[in-house]
Amino acid sequence: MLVLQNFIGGEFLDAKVANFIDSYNPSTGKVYAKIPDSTEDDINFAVEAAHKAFTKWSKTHRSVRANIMYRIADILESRQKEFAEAEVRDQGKTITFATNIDINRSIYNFRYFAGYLLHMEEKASILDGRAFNYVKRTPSGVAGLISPWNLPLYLLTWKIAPCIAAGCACVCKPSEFTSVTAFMLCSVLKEAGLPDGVVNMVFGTGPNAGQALVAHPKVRLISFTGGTVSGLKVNTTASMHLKKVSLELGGKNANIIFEDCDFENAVTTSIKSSFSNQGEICLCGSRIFVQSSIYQKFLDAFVPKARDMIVGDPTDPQTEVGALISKSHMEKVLGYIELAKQEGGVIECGGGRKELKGELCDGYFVEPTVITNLKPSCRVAQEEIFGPVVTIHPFETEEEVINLANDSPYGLSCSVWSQNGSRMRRVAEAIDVGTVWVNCWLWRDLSMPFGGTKKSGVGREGGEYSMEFYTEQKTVCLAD
Ligand code: TXE
Repeated sequence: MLVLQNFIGGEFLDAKVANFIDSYNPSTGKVYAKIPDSTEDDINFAVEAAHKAFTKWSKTHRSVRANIMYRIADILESRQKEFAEAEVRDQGKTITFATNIDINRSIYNFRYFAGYLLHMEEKASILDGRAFNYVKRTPSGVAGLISPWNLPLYLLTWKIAPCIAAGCACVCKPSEFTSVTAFMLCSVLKEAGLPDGVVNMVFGTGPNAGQALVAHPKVRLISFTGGTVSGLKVNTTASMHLKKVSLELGGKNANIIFEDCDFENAVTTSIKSSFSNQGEICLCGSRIFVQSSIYQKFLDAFVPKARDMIVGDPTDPQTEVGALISKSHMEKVLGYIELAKQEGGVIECGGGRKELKGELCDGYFVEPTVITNLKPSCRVAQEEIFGPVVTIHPFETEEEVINLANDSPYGLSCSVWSQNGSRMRRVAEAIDVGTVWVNCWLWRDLSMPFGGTKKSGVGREGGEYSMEFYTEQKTVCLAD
């Protein structure tokens, strides 16, 4: 049995109280690791270690910081297979997705922000020929980084990389469902020569370790990715201390398919945007709107592809859909499929748990499920399911579909499929979300702002936006 330890001040330590949380392999339903159920005492200790390290790290030359980050990326890359396999065991995702997306992007997160750091420039200006103004940027302090279970290492490193690039130190609280690759990362950080205490890892639950981190007075900023309900609690606690907060929350994203689209590409990519990572990505397009003239043609092409997806052993490179994160999450997803039936939905394919044999018989597998005949305003089409379930709805006009897409409490992302240039721009600009993909999905330039509107979050991260978050800017005005 794998037993994790916290990583504080460069040392692997047991939690102060020896309680553990069971961590399950989602594809077998069996416990395979024990996670420390850390408490406020562990958080306090880690924040002190981060605080101590911050004094020196914040003044370390940026080329030194960047070199260490490049080394972290190189070591991660040399252990890519091992990390991908660990992510599969811990999360239930497929080995193909873990290798190509999760671990690849984790490596790139460090390389991107190391490069960014070396090329940062500050603003300066002359005021009416009388005074010289410039911006002095300083790292904000100790950050609390709280990450979810759907893209464990990918989203954790999306926070750690800009944080340490900016010269901040941090205490991380990964999801209690998926802590293993975060634990493995600690040895990489050590080997790369990151000074002790710059990154600390405290494992445990949201209400215990997570809340203590958010409430700690010496933690100046919080970057959180997770569900909207938890995000609201985090925001409430953080606001009591006027902390800087970045919240990346849920999504219920529209995928809009116009009759003038590149049909093949729209169908193939929509399969990916619906079912990649078992639909457990906040950016998945779970509400598909198809123009009436091609509605039936779309269903005829999309449903068989969804039905034929290979659901099963996530370690097999052929597998396309792995296991959901937990039994309770699987039950939640299946509950939404039942609700869809009550709301008058027609199950075009899937609709249940995927029964597998042998070791996988207790795994949390759900068939890719396509539902039609639902009103876009019903609960199944409005609430975040976060599983391999999509609803498909016909629409007539551009104006109508813009209203339908915007009729959501969330505002994370949207996909639009059309080959009409002015329509692409018109629709993209009218949708109230943080990211719009036109004729593609999940393409990310890390220099672009990333975040959501409405219940999808607060703030933007990426390139200069992350640097703004992790630093304070002071204006210095020099007159003769
Ligand atoms: O995540 P939580 P949950 C959505 C998805 C899912 C729902 C709930 O719809 O079904 O959220 O998922 C920590 N103070 N997303 O409940 O609880 C927690 O320990 C401090 C969308 O499993 O939000 C973990 O580290 N921390 C999403 C992290 O928050 C707290 C990804 C996320 O867990 C806390 C995952 C608290 N009070 C789920 N409560 C996305 N945006 O990508 C929890 N945590």
